[in-house]
Amino acid sequence: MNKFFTANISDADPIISEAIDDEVRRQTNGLELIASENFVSEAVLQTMGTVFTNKYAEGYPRKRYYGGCEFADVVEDAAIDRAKQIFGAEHANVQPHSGAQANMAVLMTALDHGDQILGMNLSHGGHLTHGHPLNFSGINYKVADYGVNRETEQIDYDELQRLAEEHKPKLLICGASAYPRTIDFARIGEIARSVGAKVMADIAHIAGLVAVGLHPSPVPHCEFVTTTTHKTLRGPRGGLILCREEFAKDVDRSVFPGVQGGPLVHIIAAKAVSFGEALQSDFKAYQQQIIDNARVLAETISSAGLRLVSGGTDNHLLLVDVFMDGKGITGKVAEKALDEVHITVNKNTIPFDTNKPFVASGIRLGTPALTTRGMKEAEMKQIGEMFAAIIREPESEEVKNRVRGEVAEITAKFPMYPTRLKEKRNETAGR
Ligand code: DSN
Repeated sequence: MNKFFTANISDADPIISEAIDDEVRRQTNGLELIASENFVSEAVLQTMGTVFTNKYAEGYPRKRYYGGCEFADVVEDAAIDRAKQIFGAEHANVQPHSGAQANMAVLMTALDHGDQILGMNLSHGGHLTHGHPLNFSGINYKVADYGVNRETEQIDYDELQRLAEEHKPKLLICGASAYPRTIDFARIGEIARSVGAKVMADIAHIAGLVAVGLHPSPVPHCEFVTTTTHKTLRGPRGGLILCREEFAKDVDRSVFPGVQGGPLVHIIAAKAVSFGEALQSDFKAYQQQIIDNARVLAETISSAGLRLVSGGTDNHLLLVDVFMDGKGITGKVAEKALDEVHITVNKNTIPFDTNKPFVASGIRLGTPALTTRGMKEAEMKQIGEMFAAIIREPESEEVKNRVRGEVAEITAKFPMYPTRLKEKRNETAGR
């Protein structure tokens, strides 16, 4: 046998092999609270590591620029059909490599260079690709932005209507990456129609909730819906576009050859597997538990005296104001202190933040990953209390040692990826 096809990774590349083992242990032995992360099933993980990575399949099923695509077609057809079924969409494009590329393709479809867009401000919970000046969306299009009300810290739909009338955007962009409240897609659709705009809803964060009806769907109200596949939807890292049939050809052309070349067939296969999981009856209970867990985490943190942006959460995430007008600590300091006790989070700006994004006043927390591990309300309460203890005393070694011990106890009760965990170096990795 040609040894090229039989070598295993630990023999072929000890450095990368060890980094993979260390990452398995880091994910297993820590508490993952980054709102945009999740843990895929072993089936999804296996599918990503298949020979479909070898295949070029430029084009779409039955209209390819390469031979040998019959099985790539099976995979892409399955992913498309399942995506349409999950979201009740007329058309799905499963090729975008990421959420950013899905958004880029929609902007290319809906706009000409220099056209006006209206998107949610990044520091109010929006996303880079919704018009940030350093992103393609802000570089190629004329941008106006909307945000949240200073008092309620929730989207001000009347103000959005006013801004839409003032700027007359060709495309209104909604959806968010750090917004803990329900988004009123029906109202946004009405606003857009009143000024002759189309709407792109980026549901990357809430796609899993939308899939099972636990967040209102944008599909009936928005011409274009984009999402990543790896957040609440719990699939492989990637993007997805849903649209009405009338835009299908243009969207497909914008993805390929517009912004991408060959599709990642192994990732599309893994998307299909994860979409199949999302169509199972237990996926709704999983999404409900994500929401229940976020609510308990929010209540615990709030009861401990920390301020939540908008006062709480309706979805999978919460935004904690750890800076509290200078009375607390910065998001940067908080993120580092939590990292030291193996609680993984990200610093995040809060609306009207006085700190720069790399320092930030907030910490964003989300429950999808820990819910996948099987954690429920009791663990969320304990984790919320640990979180508050670290924010109150980020320098205390005594508190850190106690929390590290609790993290080790909780994570040991919720094992994951057993076949990938190499026990022998558990103690040396320290996590
Ligand atoms: N970076 C993602 C997030 O963390 O929300 C959005 O692209």
